[in-house]
Amino acid sequence: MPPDPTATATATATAREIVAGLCAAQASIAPKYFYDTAGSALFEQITQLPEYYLTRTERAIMATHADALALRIGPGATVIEAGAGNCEKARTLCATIRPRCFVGVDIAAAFLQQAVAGLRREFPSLDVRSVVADLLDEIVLPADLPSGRRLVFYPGSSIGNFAPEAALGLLQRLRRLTDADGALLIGVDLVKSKAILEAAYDDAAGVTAAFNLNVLRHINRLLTADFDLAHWRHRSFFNEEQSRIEMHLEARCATQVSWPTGCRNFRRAERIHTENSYKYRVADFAGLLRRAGFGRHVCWTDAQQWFAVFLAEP
Ligand code: AVJ
Repeated sequence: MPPDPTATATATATAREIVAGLCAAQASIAPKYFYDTAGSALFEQITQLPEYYLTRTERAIMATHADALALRIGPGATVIEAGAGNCEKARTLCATIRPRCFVGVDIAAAFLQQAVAGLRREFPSLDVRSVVADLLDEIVLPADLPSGRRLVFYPGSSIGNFAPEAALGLLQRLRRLTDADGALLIGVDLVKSKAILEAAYDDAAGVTAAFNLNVLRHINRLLTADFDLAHWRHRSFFNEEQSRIEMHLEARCATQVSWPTGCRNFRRAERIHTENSYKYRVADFAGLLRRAGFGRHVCWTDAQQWFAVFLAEP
Protein backbone atom coordinates (compact mmCIF):
# COMPACT_ATOMS: atom_id res chain seq x y z
CA MET A 1 0.00 0.00 0.00
CA PRO A 2 1.43 3.46 -0.87
CA PRO A 3 2.03 5.76 2.14
CA ASP A 4 -0.84 8.09 3.05
CA PRO A 5 0.36 11.49 1.67
CA THR A 6 -1.34 13.56 4.41
CA ALA A 7 0.10 11.44 7.21
CA THR A 8 3.55 11.56 5.56
CA ALA A 9 3.43 15.36 5.20
CA THR A 10 2.38 15.74 8.86
CA ALA A 11 5.19 13.42 9.95
CA THR A 12 7.70 15.47 7.93
CA ALA A 13 6.48 18.78 9.39
CA THR A 14 6.65 17.30 12.90
CA ALA A 15 10.17 15.98 12.28
CA ARG A 16 11.31 19.38 10.94
CA GLU A 17 9.86 21.17 13.95
CA ILE A 18 11.57 18.78 16.37
CA VAL A 19 14.93 18.96 14.55
CA ALA A 20 14.80 22.79 14.53
CA GLY A 21 14.30 22.74 18.30
CA LEU A 22 17.12 20.24 18.89
CA CYS A 23 19.58 22.13 16.68
CA ALA A 24 18.94 25.62 18.09
CA ALA A 25 21.76 27.17 20.18
CA GLN A 26 19.45 26.76 23.20
CA ALA A 27 17.95 23.36 22.42
CA SER A 28 14.27 22.88 23.16
CA ILE A 29 11.47 20.36 22.82
CA ALA A 30 7.87 21.68 22.84
CA PRO A 31 5.82 20.50 25.87
CA LYS A 32 3.09 19.05 23.63
CA TYR A 33 5.50 16.13 23.00
CA PHE A 34 5.21 15.07 26.65
CA TYR A 35 1.84 13.53 25.93
CA ASP A 36 2.37 10.18 24.27
CA THR A 37 0.43 7.36 25.97
CA ALA A 38 3.08 6.85 28.66
CA GLY A 39 3.43 10.62 29.18
CA SER A 40 -0.32 11.13 29.51
CA ALA A 41 -0.39 8.37 32.15
CA LEU A 42 2.58 9.93 34.00
CA PHE A 43 0.86 13.32 33.95
CA GLU A 44 -2.22 11.71 35.46
CA GLN A 45 0.05 10.40 38.25
CA ILE A 46 1.52 13.90 38.73
CA THR A 47 -1.96 15.29 39.37
CA GLN A 48 -2.25 12.93 42.36
CA LEU A 49 1.12 13.78 43.96
CA PRO A 50 1.07 15.46 47.39
CA GLU A 51 3.37 18.24 46.08
CA TYR A 52 1.27 18.95 42.97
CA TYR A 53 -1.41 21.14 44.52
CA LEU A 54 -2.83 22.48 41.23
CA THR A 55 -5.35 19.79 40.28
CA ARG A 56 -6.82 19.26 43.72
CA THR A 57 -6.99 22.98 44.50
CA GLU A 58 -8.79 23.67 41.23
CA ARG A 59 -11.18 20.79 41.92
CA ALA A 60 -11.98 22.19 45.37
CA ILE A 61 -12.63 25.69 43.98
CA MET A 62 -14.95 24.25 41.33
CA ALA A 63 -16.80 22.17 43.92
CA THR A 64 -17.29 25.19 46.17
CA HIS A 65 -18.75 27.26 43.32
CA ALA A 66 -20.57 24.47 41.46
CA ASP A 67 -24.04 25.87 42.19
CA ALA A 68 -23.10 29.40 41.15
CA LEU A 69 -21.59 28.03 37.95
CA ALA A 70 -24.63 25.85 37.12
CA LEU A 71 -26.87 28.85 37.68
CA ARG A 72 -24.84 31.15 35.45
CA ILE A 73 -24.48 28.68 32.56
CA GLY A 74 -27.84 26.90 32.73
CA PRO A 75 -28.60 23.41 31.35
CA GLY A 76 -28.35 22.37 27.69
CA ALA A 77 -25.10 24.20 26.87
CA THR A 78 -22.34 22.98 24.58
CA VAL A 79 -19.11 22.51 26.54
CA ILE A 80 -15.87 22.70 24.54
CA GLU A 81 -12.86 21.53 26.51
CA ALA A 82 -9.42 22.54 25.26
CA GLY A 83 -6.76 19.98 26.19
CA ALA A 84 -9.34 17.51 27.46
CA GLY A 85 -6.80 14.81 28.41
CA ASN A 86 -8.49 12.06 30.43
CA CYS A 87 -11.81 14.01 30.57
CA GLU A 88 -11.80 13.61 34.36
CA LYS A 89 -12.69 17.28 34.94
CA ALA A 90 -15.27 17.15 32.16
CA ARG A 91 -17.05 14.41 34.09
CA THR A 92 -17.51 16.62 37.14
CA LEU A 93 -18.40 19.67 35.06
CA CYS A 94 -21.02 17.74 33.07
CA ALA A 95 -22.59 16.40 36.27
CA THR A 96 -22.74 19.99 37.54
CA ILE A 97 -24.09 21.95 34.58
CA ARG A 98 -25.89 19.21 32.57
CA PRO A 99 -24.83 20.25 29.05
CA ARG A 100 -26.42 18.86 25.90
CA CYS A 101 -23.15 18.46 24.04
CA PHE A 102 -19.48 18.00 24.97
CA VAL A 103 -16.57 18.55 22.57
CA GLY A 104 -13.16 17.33 23.75
CA VAL A 105 -10.21 18.95 21.95
CA ASP A 106 -6.74 17.47 22.47
CA ILE A 107 -3.51 16.77 20.64
CA ALA A 108 -3.17 13.22 22.04
CA ALA A 109 -5.55 11.40 19.68
CA ALA A 110 -5.56 7.87 21.14
CA PHE A 111 -5.82 9.04 24.74
CA LEU A 112 -8.65 11.43 23.78
CA GLN A 113 -10.67 8.76 21.93
CA GLN A 114 -10.46 6.49 24.95
CA ALA A 115 -11.47 9.31 27.31
CA VAL A 116 -14.49 10.47 25.28
CA ALA A 117 -15.66 6.85 24.99
CA GLY A 118 -15.68 6.71 28.79
CA LEU A 119 -17.67 9.94 28.94
CA ARG A 120 -20.25 8.55 26.49
CA ARG A 121 -20.75 5.49 28.67
CA GLU A 122 -21.20 7.62 31.77
CA PHE A 123 -23.57 10.18 30.19
CA PRO A 124 -25.61 8.22 27.60
CA SER A 125 -27.80 11.20 26.68
CA LEU A 126 -24.85 13.59 26.21
CA ASP A 127 -23.79 14.31 22.61
CA VAL A 128 -20.03 13.67 22.88
CA ARG A 129 -17.58 14.73 20.16
CA SER A 130 -13.81 14.82 19.84
CA VAL A 131 -11.49 17.07 17.85
CA VAL A 132 -7.77 16.30 17.52
CA ALA A 133 -6.00 19.66 17.32
CA ASP A 134 -2.94 21.61 18.37
CA LEU A 135 -4.14 24.63 20.36
CA LEU A 136 -1.48 26.71 18.61
CA ASP A 137 -3.53 26.38 15.40
CA GLU A 138 -7.02 27.71 14.76
CA ILE A 139 -9.44 25.19 16.33
CA VAL A 140 -12.03 23.94 13.83
CA LEU A 141 -15.21 22.70 15.52
CA PRO A 142 -17.63 20.20 13.97
CA ALA A 143 -20.07 22.10 11.72
CA ASP A 144 -23.18 20.44 13.19
CA LEU A 145 -22.92 21.43 16.86
CA PRO A 146 -26.23 22.17 18.60
CA SER A 147 -27.17 25.81 18.84
CA GLY A 148 -27.14 26.16 22.65
CA ARG A 149 -24.96 28.47 24.70
CA ARG A 150 -21.26 27.63 24.46
CA LEU A 151 -18.93 27.21 27.41
CA VAL A 152 -15.24 26.89 26.61
CA PHE A 153 -13.46 25.02 29.40
CA TYR A 154 -9.67 25.28 29.75
CA PRO A 155 -8.77 23.91 33.17
CA GLY A 156 -5.57 22.87 34.91
CA SER A 157 -3.54 26.03 34.25
CA SER A 158 -2.59 24.61 30.87
CA ILE A 159 -2.57 28.24 29.72
CA GLY A 160 0.65 28.44 31.78
CA ASN A 161 2.57 26.68 29.01
CA PHE A 162 2.28 29.81 26.88
CA ALA A 163 4.25 33.02 27.39
CA PRO A 164 1.87 35.90 28.18
CA GLU A 165 1.70 37.25 24.60
CA ALA A 166 1.07 33.74 23.19
CA ALA A 167 -1.45 33.15 25.98
CA LEU A 168 -3.27 36.27 24.79
CA GLY A 169 -3.36 34.83 21.25
CA LEU A 170 -4.79 31.56 22.58
CA LEU A 171 -7.40 33.40 24.68
CA GLN A 172 -8.42 35.29 21.52
CA ARG A 173 -8.80 31.98 19.65
CA LEU A 174 -10.88 30.60 22.54
CA ARG A 175 -12.95 33.80 22.47
CA ARG A 176 -13.72 33.12 18.79
CA LEU A 177 -15.08 29.65 19.75
CA THR A 178 -17.72 31.24 21.98
CA ASP A 179 -20.75 33.22 20.80
CA ALA A 180 -21.93 36.57 22.15
CA ASP A 181 -23.69 34.71 24.97
CA GLY A 182 -20.84 32.20 25.45
CA ALA A 183 -18.36 31.99 28.31
CA LEU A 184 -14.87 30.79 29.17
CA LEU A 185 -14.11 28.82 32.34
CA ILE A 186 -10.36 28.75 32.87
CA GLY A 187 -8.04 27.59 35.66
CA VAL A 188 -4.86 29.57 36.33
CA ASP A 189 -2.01 28.84 38.74
CA LEU A 190 -0.99 31.81 40.87
CA VAL A 191 2.38 33.17 42.01
CA LYS A 192 3.34 31.84 45.45
CA SER A 193 6.44 30.93 47.44
CA LYS A 194 9.34 29.51 45.47
CA ALA A 195 9.58 26.46 47.75
CA ILE A 196 5.99 25.39 47.13
CA LEU A 197 6.26 26.00 43.38
CA GLU A 198 9.55 24.14 43.04
CA ALA A 199 8.36 21.12 45.04
CA ALA A 200 5.35 20.81 42.73
CA TYR A 201 7.70 20.37 39.75
CA ASP A 202 10.31 18.17 41.43
CA ASP A 203 8.41 15.68 43.57
CA ALA A 204 10.05 13.30 46.03
CA ALA A 205 8.76 10.19 44.22
CA GLY A 206 10.43 11.29 40.96
CA VAL A 207 7.26 11.15 38.85
CA THR A 208 7.87 14.61 37.33
CA ALA A 209 11.44 13.56 36.50
CA ALA A 210 10.11 10.44 34.75
CA PHE A 211 7.53 12.58 32.91
CA ASN A 212 10.23 15.00 31.72
CA LEU A 213 12.62 12.21 30.63
CA ASN A 214 9.83 10.33 28.84
CA VAL A 215 9.70 13.11 26.23
CA LEU A 216 13.03 11.77 24.89
CA ARG A 217 11.50 8.32 24.39
CA HIS A 218 8.64 9.94 22.45
CA ILE A 219 11.10 11.96 20.34
CA ASN A 220 13.11 8.77 19.66
CA ARG A 221 9.98 7.23 18.16
CA LEU A 222 8.80 10.32 16.24
CA LEU A 223 12.23 11.06 14.78
CA THR A 224 13.82 7.57 14.78
CA ALA A 225 16.41 9.19 17.06
CA ASP A 226 18.64 7.55 19.66
CA PHE A 227 18.55 9.64 22.85
CA ASP A 228 20.08 7.61 25.69
CA LEU A 229 17.83 8.43 28.65
CA ALA A 230 20.58 7.41 31.10
CA HIS A 231 22.60 10.43 29.88
CA TRP A 232 19.98 12.96 30.97
CA ARG A 233 18.57 14.28 34.22
CA HIS A 234 15.49 16.30 35.19
CA ARG A 235 16.01 19.94 36.22
CA SER A 236 13.34 22.45 37.22
CA PHE A 237 13.31 25.82 38.96
CA PHE A 238 11.19 28.94 39.40
CA ASN A 239 12.41 31.84 37.27
CA GLU A 240 11.11 34.76 39.33
CA GLU A 241 11.89 37.42 36.76
CA GLN A 242 9.75 35.66 34.13
CA SER A 243 7.27 34.33 36.70
CA ARG A 244 7.56 30.80 35.38
CA ILE A 245 8.64 27.32 36.33
CA GLU A 246 11.17 26.09 33.80
CA MET A 247 11.80 22.42 33.14
CA HIS A 248 14.95 21.25 31.41
CA LEU A 249 16.76 18.03 30.65
CA GLU A 250 20.44 18.32 31.53
CA ALA A 251 23.18 16.16 30.01
CA ARG A 252 24.91 14.10 32.74
CA CYS A 253 27.91 13.67 30.40
CA ALA A 254 28.97 14.71 26.90
CA THR A 255 26.55 12.90 24.64
CA GLN A 256 25.22 12.77 21.11
CA VAL A 257 21.83 12.24 19.59
CA SER A 258 21.39 11.27 15.96
CA TRP A 259 18.47 10.77 13.61
CA PRO A 260 18.34 9.70 9.93
CA THR A 261 19.25 13.16 8.56
CA GLY A 262 21.56 14.60 11.20
CA CYS A 263 22.84 14.69 14.75
CA ARG A 264 23.70 17.02 17.63
CA ASN A 265 26.41 16.87 20.25
CA PHE A 266 25.72 18.09 23.78
CA ARG A 267 28.39 19.07 26.30
CA ARG A 268 28.14 17.82 29.86
CA ALA A 269 25.57 20.00 31.76
CA GLU A 270 24.11 21.41 28.54
CA ARG A 271 20.33 21.61 28.69
CA ILE A 272 17.27 21.03 26.56
CA HIS A 273 14.44 23.35 27.59
CA THR A 274 11.25 21.26 27.72
CA GLU A 275 8.62 23.41 29.44
CA ASN A 276 7.61 26.78 30.84
CA SER A 277 4.74 26.96 33.28
CA TYR A 278 3.78 30.60 33.88
CA LYS A 279 2.33 31.71 37.21
CA TYR A 280 0.03 34.74 37.31
CA ARG A 281 -1.20 37.37 39.69
CA VAL A 282 -5.02 37.64 39.59
CA ALA A 283 -4.95 41.24 38.32
CA ASP A 284 -2.49 40.41 35.52
CA PHE A 285 -4.57 37.50 34.25
CA ALA A 286 -7.74 39.62 34.45
CA GLY A 287 -5.95 42.13 32.20
CA LEU A 288 -5.19 39.41 29.63
CA LEU A 289 -8.86 38.34 29.62
CA ARG A 290 -9.97 41.91 28.95
CA ARG A 291 -7.46 42.29 26.13
CA ALA A 292 -8.73 39.03 24.60
CA GLY A 293 -12.27 40.40 24.40
CA PHE A 294 -13.76 39.11 27.62
CA GLY A 295 -15.32 42.25 29.12
CA ARG A 296 -16.64 40.68 32.32
CA HIS A 297 -15.43 37.98 34.65
CA VAL A 298 -15.76 36.51 38.09
CA CYS A 299 -12.70 35.04 39.81
CA TRP A 300 -12.86 32.29 42.43
CA THR A 301 -9.80 31.27 44.47
CA ASP A 302 -8.95 29.01 47.41
CA ALA A 303 -8.29 30.32 50.93
CA GLN A 304 -4.51 30.32 50.34
CA GLN A 305 -4.86 32.07 46.95
CA TRP A 306 -2.79 29.34 45.31
CA PHE A 307 -5.02 28.88 42.28
CA ALA A 308 -7.75 30.82 40.49
CA VAL A 309 -10.74 29.84 38.37
CA PHE A 310 -12.08 32.60 36.11
CA LEU A 311 -15.51 32.56 34.51
CA ALA A 312 -15.24 35.15 31.73
CA GLU A 313 -17.86 36.48 29.35
CA PRO A 314 -17.59 38.74 26.27
C1 AVJ B 1 -0.44 20.60 32.15
C2 AVJ B 1 0.88 22.53 31.71
C3 AVJ B 1 -0.68 22.54 33.51
O1 AVJ B 1 2.51 23.18 34.01
O2 AVJ B 1 1.72 22.28 35.79
C4 AVJ B 1 3.14 19.28 35.39
C5 AVJ B 1 2.35 20.31 33.16
N1 AVJ B 1 4.64 19.75 33.93
N2 AVJ B 1 4.34 18.96 35.88
C6 AVJ B 1 1.90 22.30 34.59
C7 AVJ B 1 3.35 19.79 34.14
C8 AVJ B 1 5.24 19.23 35.00
C9 AVJ B 1 1.28 21.16 33.75
N3 AVJ B 1 0.30 21.71 32.79
